[in-house]
Amino acid sequence: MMQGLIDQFAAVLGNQYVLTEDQEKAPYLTDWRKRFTGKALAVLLPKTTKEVASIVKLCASNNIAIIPQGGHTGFCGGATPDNTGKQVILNLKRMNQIREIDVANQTITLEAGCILQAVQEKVAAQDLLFPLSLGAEGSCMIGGNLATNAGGTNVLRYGNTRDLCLGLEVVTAQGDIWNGMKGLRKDNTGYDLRDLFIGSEGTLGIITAAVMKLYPMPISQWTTLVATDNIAATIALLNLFQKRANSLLTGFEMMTQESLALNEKHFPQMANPLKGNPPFTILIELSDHESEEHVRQLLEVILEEAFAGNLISDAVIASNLSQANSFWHMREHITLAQAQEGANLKNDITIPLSSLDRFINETDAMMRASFPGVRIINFGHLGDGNLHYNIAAPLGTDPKIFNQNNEKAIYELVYTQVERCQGSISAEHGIGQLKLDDLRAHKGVVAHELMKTIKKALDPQNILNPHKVVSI
Ligand code: FAD
Ligand code: 2HG
Ligand code: ZN
Repeated sequence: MMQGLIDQFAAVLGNQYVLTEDQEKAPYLTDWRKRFTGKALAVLLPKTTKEVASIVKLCASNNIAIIPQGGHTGFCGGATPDNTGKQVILNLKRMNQIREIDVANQTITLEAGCILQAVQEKVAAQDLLFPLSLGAEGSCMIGGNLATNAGGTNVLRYGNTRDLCLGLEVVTAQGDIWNGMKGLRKDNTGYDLRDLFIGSEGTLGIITAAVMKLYPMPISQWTTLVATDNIAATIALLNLFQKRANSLLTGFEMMTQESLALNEKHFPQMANPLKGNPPFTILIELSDHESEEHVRQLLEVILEEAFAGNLISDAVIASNLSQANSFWHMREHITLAQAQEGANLKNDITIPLSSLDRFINETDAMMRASFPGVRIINFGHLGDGNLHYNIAAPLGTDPKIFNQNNEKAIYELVYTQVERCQGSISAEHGIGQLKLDDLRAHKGVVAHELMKTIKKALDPQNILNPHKVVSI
């Protein structure tokens, strides 16, 4: 039966786009963190929305589960199949056409397999900005960004991927094509289907194309690193920038001493330019549409006020683009430094800004008391209240064994604290298979039941990414 089905896939896609040999399938079976590995009947590489629809119909009539996949950079194992070898991976990388850039409407219409960085570069050539930006932008894809509602470093000013999306094209679990490709900023016609599919991590439909917002490219960007002693001062600094710079503030990222020490261990060329390893290093970016002079002066005035108010103890303003890039590289390499160091426990959480100080002080103290020697690699998009509160094993211990023995207790500690502060256990990375049980435990019974009702209504056969996000 399986060979017959593979032949039918090949009849739709062409032989070379149905991968069945172990060697060809291998690159699609393990996630970026190497935390999840699965098996697949085949890896399917469609080129058109119609092909996707035909494949879904074939899978539905044969009761075969489909794992949608983009760049496979997600952190929660959402794009990795299970171990049965009966699921198929539907990787959308061949669907990488930009259908239209509409300058007057400030939108781009594009297919799900477009690589994020390629999109940024394409619109930049027309002096336009696609503001979604994250460390994986060289390999993650728009479909994956939409399916995970990715965040990144520009959320403070432009919002999450959800906020950047105006229209979607989706293949449903029945193999129908929903054309919701309107580039409208207002459309109150009943239930918002677009927002239902965004962030659903491939469990409700397969996103094949989208209409996304564009913005005018700023004339000038200024980037600075500043040192702060504590989170209370850091929040006061953020509020000062919000008050003085308002919408010109496009980045406000935090890195602790411990996370930058790990960075420097693995990437010595990325030493912190601030003197004396401050407790907190904050990367701030302002983007301006007036002039370079205007934004530089504004930055200097705000920094003077911050020094005068004892909010910061040191500051380095990037003097050119390459120095600004080096600040960003330092920030983005923390994830890579952690990967080099070995297995770690990721916590992608949001806390209301007014509770961040309490959360970090209390949780740090509890963590160090309960797990002596543990390294708290805490960094993130502080302007959004989003911490990557990652935990690394004490030096000299085997990270895999440490994680095995302590993972449950560490997550329980962090999530209890998150609940106490009315935060979220997943800020931007999603749920996938990693946090399936955590979602059930923390979403609230009514919300969780509603999510299951939606899943059952849209995918009653449970063939789209089963046992990810919610199990039915
Ligand atoms: P994949 O990993 O392939 O898939 C992710 C999920 O979406 C899976 O559940 C999959 O089934 C589903 N999916 C994929 N494509 C489709 C589709 N077309 N239709 C329906 N479902 C689909 N994330 C952030 O939010 N912010 C960050 O700052 C950030 N930084 C990162 C830095 C690094 C170095 C790395 C490795 C990852 C980072 N991520 C970040 C996580 C990741 O890059 C994002 O989640 C990204 O949006 C995933 O895109 P992808 O194409 O790789 O999706
Ligand atoms: C980032 O902000 C990413 O750099 C990765 O979301 C976070 O490594 C992490 O935990
Ligand atoms: Zn992040």
